[in-house]
Amino acid sequence: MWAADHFIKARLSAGEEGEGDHQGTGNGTAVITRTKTRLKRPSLYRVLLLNDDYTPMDFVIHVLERFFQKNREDATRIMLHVHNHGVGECGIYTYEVAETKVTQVMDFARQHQHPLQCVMEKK
Ligand code: TYC
Repeated sequence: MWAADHFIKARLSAGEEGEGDHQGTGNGTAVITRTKTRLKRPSLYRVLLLNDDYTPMDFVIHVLERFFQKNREDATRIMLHVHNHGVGECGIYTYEVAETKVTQVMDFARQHQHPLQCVMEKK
């Protein structure tokens, strides 16, 4: 965990919001405006690889090493899981990171004329 994460965690668990500034409306009432930003945990997305009958096993292992920072042992384990079960998890990311991984894998597979499919799903 990053050092700053402890601070963010404390703010999240406090459900932090502004104390509010009181502003006159000119008609004897008042409105309260938020002065701090409420923090929300970002939604997370699983990035999945799908099995097919044609993409070489070594290519899938390379994809897992190159785009998902897996070592050879973990990449081989994930590839075999997808091969045997039809689908498997490569990693869990926030929306834009997950979307980028999917695009990178799909582009790379297409460049090499393999039918490998990569998708994302909300956790
Ligand atoms: N089933 C492929 C084969 O036998 C290997 C493979 C594994 C393909 C994982 C895609 O996501 C995949 N060559």
